[in-house]
Amino acid sequence: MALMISELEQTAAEATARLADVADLDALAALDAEFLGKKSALTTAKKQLGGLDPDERKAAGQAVNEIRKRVEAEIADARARLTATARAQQLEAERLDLTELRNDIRRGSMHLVTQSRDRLEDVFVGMGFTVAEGPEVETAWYNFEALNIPEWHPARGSFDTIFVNLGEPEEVMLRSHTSPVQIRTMENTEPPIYIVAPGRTFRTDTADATHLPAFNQIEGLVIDRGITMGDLAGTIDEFVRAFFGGEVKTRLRPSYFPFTEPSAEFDISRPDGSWLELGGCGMVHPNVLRNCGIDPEEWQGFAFGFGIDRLAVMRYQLDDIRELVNNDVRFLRQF
Ligand code: FA5
Repeated sequence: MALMISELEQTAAEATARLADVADLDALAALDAEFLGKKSALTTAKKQLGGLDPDERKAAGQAVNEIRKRVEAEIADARARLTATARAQQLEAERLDLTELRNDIRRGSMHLVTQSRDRLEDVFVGMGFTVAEGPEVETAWYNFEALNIPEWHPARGSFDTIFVNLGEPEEVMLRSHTSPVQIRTMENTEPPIYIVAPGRTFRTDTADATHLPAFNQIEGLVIDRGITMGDLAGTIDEFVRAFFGGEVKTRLRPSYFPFTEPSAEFDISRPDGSWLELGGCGMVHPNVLRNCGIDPEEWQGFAFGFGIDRLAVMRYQLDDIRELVNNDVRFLRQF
């Protein structure tokens, strides 16, 4: 009996030594089977207890149990240690290297046209205007007729309109200017009216240094009592000062639009001294007011329409308007 216990103590000591070196969970499972499994010395000894005297059995049983518990505890410790190591190794192996991405993060920015449009809105809102919007696909009524451009009128040709194949021929189109928003606003709003309407416009124009087929305009419309051409000139001056600062010179040249009378075109000076046409403007034609149910005897107003892309070209001193749509990130990142 004493011999058996001392042999078990030796086995336990061997287990302690080998558990100290165990490399991984598989090796640990093998040790577990070897020292605690069915054919292990500890299990065999337990079976043999039955053949002992009752007195001896009790003492031997306690000794065998105590040794077994110790070995079990040591195996459990080893398992906890190896599990933690294995988990750490797995995490290390699965770690993603994000340093390359992190170094390359650049914040994007608003496109120049969007920046210009936002700034324009701010300037005009500061002057007491509100912002209106209209659809990009229009009917002939809004794009032309209500604006005093009947079907036979030669001015229709000057708008180089892109028609949509819908309804009667030349009845539905991509709007060729933002002036239809004037009509939509006057139809729905009682004067006095002070609005600006920025938005996309479309023409069959071929892209060159100053033209794009899809470009942006900002329309302005003021309807009130006693409005004169002086108010129009003052508003444009004020706007140019706010948008460009003091440097830029402006001039109005007589021009012709069917929806304004008198009409003018509005240029701003380039750094080289030449002039760039920015937009058209004028006093709203009485026919247009009547088309919208407004009495021209009581109400007068002015309207203007500027090219936003051309404003951006001027403000950021670009050589070519096409830079705005080439989407070259080396260009875009500068702003
Ligand atoms: C008009 O579109 C009138 N609706 C403007 C207006 C409104 C006059 C209210 C009177 C009262 P125009 O076709 O000239 O006018 O265009 C106005 C501006 O849009 C031009 O001066 C220019 O700045 C811009 N523009 C016109 N076509 C292009 C284009 N293809 N690419 C870029 N900008 C353009």
